[in-house]
Amino acid sequence: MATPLENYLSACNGKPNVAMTAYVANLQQVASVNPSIAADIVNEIDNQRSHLKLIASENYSSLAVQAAMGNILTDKYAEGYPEHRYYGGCVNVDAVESTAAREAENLFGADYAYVQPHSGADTNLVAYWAILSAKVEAPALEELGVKSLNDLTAEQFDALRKRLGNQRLMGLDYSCGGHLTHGYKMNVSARMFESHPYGVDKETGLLDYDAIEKQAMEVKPLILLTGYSAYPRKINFKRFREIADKCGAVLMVDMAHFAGLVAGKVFTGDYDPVKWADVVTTTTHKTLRGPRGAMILCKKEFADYVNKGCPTVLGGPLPHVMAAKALAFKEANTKEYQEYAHQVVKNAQALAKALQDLGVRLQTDGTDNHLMLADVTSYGLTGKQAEAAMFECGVTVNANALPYDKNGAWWTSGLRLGTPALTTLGMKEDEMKEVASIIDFVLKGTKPGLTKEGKPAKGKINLDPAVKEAASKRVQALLSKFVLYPELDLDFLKKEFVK
Ligand code: DSN
Repeated sequence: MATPLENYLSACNGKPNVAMTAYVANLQQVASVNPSIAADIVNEIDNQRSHLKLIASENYSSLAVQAAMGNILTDKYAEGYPEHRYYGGCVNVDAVESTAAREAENLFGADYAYVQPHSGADTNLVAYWAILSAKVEAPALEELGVKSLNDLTAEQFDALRKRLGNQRLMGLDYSCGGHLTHGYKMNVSARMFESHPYGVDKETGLLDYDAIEKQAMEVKPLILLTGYSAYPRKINFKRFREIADKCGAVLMVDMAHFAGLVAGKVFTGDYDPVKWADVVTTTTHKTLRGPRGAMILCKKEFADYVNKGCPTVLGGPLPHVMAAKALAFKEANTKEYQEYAHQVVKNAQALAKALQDLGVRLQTDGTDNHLMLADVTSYGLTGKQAEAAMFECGVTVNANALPYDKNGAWWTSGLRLGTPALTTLGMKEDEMKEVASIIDFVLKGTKPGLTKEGKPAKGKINLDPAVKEAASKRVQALLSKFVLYPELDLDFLKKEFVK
């Protein structure tokens, strides 16, 4: 029996396309071990191709970025950093990591890049410990006249641990759009640090820099942290720098959500975190459109401490993912990418305006980044219900709490909507009007489901089947004009790998 690759090569009239050849060959190898995993991969292409992806933190990486991750680099241990490893034979990983780091420095104009972290959560942990090491541990060792932790007595080490555990962090409150790792009680960050979150203004929903300054002068945090998961406005990092200098804090920025807008030169000057912060963390897979992973950019002063990500927090890096990061940073350092980044914001603003024209209330009345927070309570729904209704019609979004949300962090009153992925597909302002209209149509056609006792149930929906059918058709009509990875012949992949 012919293999999938043979079938493809004989069906392509002597003109194999690189992407299809690579995908078919890879899937064939995967299927030879476990066909169900190959089927899952093909089904995921199908799923992502047949849904409008409005998740603000997701995107579509290039096929080159994906290809860089599937190879032998995954087999190499490389704890340490280039030319300073705990394992032999790291010459090629050194080259990969150094290339990725230099590409990142070049792209963002950073003094130093550390590209090993695997995710946004662990990159923040590495950054926290780099700052603690630089600002608390190193001075303590110097006071005691020793060079290393190993030179401390048990009592001295115990005293140092207490000192490290006694520091203050001031980040944006989780309920106001901050991230779990910015000092939320359920996260290790609030157990490691004494956490003093700041909020947004109750009336406007905006960061109030004067109020933050006042709080910072009272709290005197070791780390003043800004950045967000769900805040629809740009941040004035110059102002944050002034506050940090005034209260004596290290300024850290988590730009995971908007790194692509910094790379793409949408956020410049006072709004460029790399220029103003001591330490900047980011994931690489959101607006930046690289592989799932993370990194740290920092000023020279912190480079040696950041390099100690392993052994402080991390184990072995993922060399195959660092290879993919190197490609993504190079892709982002182009005119095309800058145009993409600007279009992401234009699309977000067009979507916001269209929703507002339909009567939807948006947190802060709009957006100047890639995301917005829509209040769905005017439709009589919770965020969770709205999320479920949208998914049934082929639109992927996530429920999100609005600041000071009466429905709490689980059910929520809002939807977080983002444009990075749809912009990668090539959609523009006109398509955003259609997306807004579909959202409004679906939510108007959805009622809360009922409990057995006939009371409205926060987690259930009653979606009008006619609305579902019509909305799904509109979603598919839109997507048919903007096909994800058009190089990939999905019907062929399904026929060969989804039995
Ligand atoms: N999960 C990411 C987001 O959606 O914002 C952050 O962790």
